[in-house]
Amino acid sequence: MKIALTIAGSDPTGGAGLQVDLKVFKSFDVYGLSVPSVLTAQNTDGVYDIYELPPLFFSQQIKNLLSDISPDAVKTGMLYSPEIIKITAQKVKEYSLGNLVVDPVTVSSTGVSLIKNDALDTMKDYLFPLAKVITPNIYEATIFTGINIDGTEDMKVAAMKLKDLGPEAVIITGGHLEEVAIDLLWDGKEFLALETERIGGEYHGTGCVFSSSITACLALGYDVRESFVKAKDFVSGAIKTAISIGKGMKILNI
Ligand code: PXL
Repeated sequence: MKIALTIAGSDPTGGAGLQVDLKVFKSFDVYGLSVPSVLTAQNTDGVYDIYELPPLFFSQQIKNLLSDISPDAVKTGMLYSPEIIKITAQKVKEYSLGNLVVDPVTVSSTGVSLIKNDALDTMKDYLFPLAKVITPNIYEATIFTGINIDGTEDMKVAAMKLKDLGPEAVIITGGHLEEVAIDLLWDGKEFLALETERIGGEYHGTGCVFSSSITACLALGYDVRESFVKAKDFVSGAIKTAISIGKGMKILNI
């Protein structure tokens, strides 16, 4: 059985973070490993507190896990601080981890910051160059490039600029043009834009589900393009059947 690892924050609702990543891995029949980077106190209404694990303990979790098990693909989600990002990058190198998907989580669907300000540059400098693919949404692509994205042409320019930071490929999610939702892949050779019907409303955890789907597909041996197509399909299906489990945002049906 193929194995995928998520290094991400804990979301007790199970709608985002490492909990949803594990569920996605299972949906693709991939065995899931998880290392929490931070814990959050949240419900479907929002994120109320963040507890950063002591860096040394975070590092011990990865060391003990990877000295025993070799995952076929790895995903990073909410890493939050420069220290946690640097340790993650160092472990990726130490254990020669391939198929690394970096989801540069910056803000929750309810607008709470999930990364410290001084960690943005660390993410760019330490982690992006090690990634097979990075999966920023439009907002994150704007933060990391300074480009104001309004339409597919801007997405292309931002994707090229992000690729120059070192990842093998870039997928920008969440573009929209009237009635369609557009996600865009740039692998340095060709663009691939995938369009789906735009579904109204806000859903918790969409970015996590997308990036963990890509990770599962890479673990299964698909290339980035194939993984992108399969992930988009999986996310669209899970959005269409989203469920309301609390008083706040809907959660994808996984
Ligand atoms: O969806 C981004 C995200 C990632 N990771 C954790 C989160 C959230 C959003 O709330 O809580 C742990």
